[in-house]
Amino acid sequence: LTLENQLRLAIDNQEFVLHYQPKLNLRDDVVRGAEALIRWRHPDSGLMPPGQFIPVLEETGLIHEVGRWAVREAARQCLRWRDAGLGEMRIAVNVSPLQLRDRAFLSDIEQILALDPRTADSLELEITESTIMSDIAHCIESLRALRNMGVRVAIDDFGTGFSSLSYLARLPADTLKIDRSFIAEMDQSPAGLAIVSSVVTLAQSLNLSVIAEGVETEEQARLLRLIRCDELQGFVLSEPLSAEEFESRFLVPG
Ligand code: G
Ligand code: G
Ligand code: NA
Ligand code: MN
Repeated sequence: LTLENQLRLAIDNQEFVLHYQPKLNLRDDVVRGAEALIRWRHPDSGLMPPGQFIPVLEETGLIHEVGRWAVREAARQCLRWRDAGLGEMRIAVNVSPLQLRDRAFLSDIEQILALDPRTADSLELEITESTIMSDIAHCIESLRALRNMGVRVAIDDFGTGFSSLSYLARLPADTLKIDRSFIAEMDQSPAGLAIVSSVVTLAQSLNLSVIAEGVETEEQARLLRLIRCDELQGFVLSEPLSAEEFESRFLVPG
């Protein structure tokens, strides 16, 4: 069986699951968000990370169906947690460049939002800076449409996609996610810290919220608080967890 055919079977057999990595708000130390990361429960190989199959989903066009499922599942999970009185979370879902380029993508999102009036407040879509830079005009239009539907937009892997400052000011987005390569440098040298600090200041002056990804050490977390970064995500807090683990570790009835 080719990987493509295995993936078709995986869709039919509902073998995909979402794991959730918490995002910590640094103003009040509360987890109010998570990034959904897809996994494949492979019948023989166990839990497969997305790096091993997302490229094949993209080459085969299956990414549209699986990506749509991921958004719907993240929204459903978020509402389940709300209904259970576990607080108001927002779950971020990654969007592949192929999805964003697809004409049907916006109407897919619209249909998912129509399932429940609370869905828009439960969702964020993460789009990488390099995706945006590969097709700026179209992306600006799509991001604007998404935000008009009430969905938040985050610019992922920021700093690696070479957007110019003039474009950044024009992007319809809510959040900048500073790429983890910069976070890894911030406790290594004054220059590393200066770069992250400047991005935080830049984001805030453009009215964007700012999150550091790939935070691995307490020292990085301390510095992020010092420079008033809004949120952090990374192994220092938690790796991505199954819904059950996420719920028991980070959600409290209240
Ligand atoms: O193998 P690793 O876990 O590092 O791979 C993460 C990559 O997979 C990231 O680039 C992330 O954006 C992508 N990814 C994870 N979940 C999803 C998803 O639900 N949809 C899409 N389109 N990409 C995803
Ligand atoms: O930005 P992107 O969507 O590619 O990021 C998601 C990926 O980053 C996932 O594969 C996740 O497991 C990984 N990741 C999350 N936190 C950390 C961390 O603290 N350090 C490293 N090296 N990787 C992380
Ligand atoms: Na992401
Ligand atoms: Mn990222």
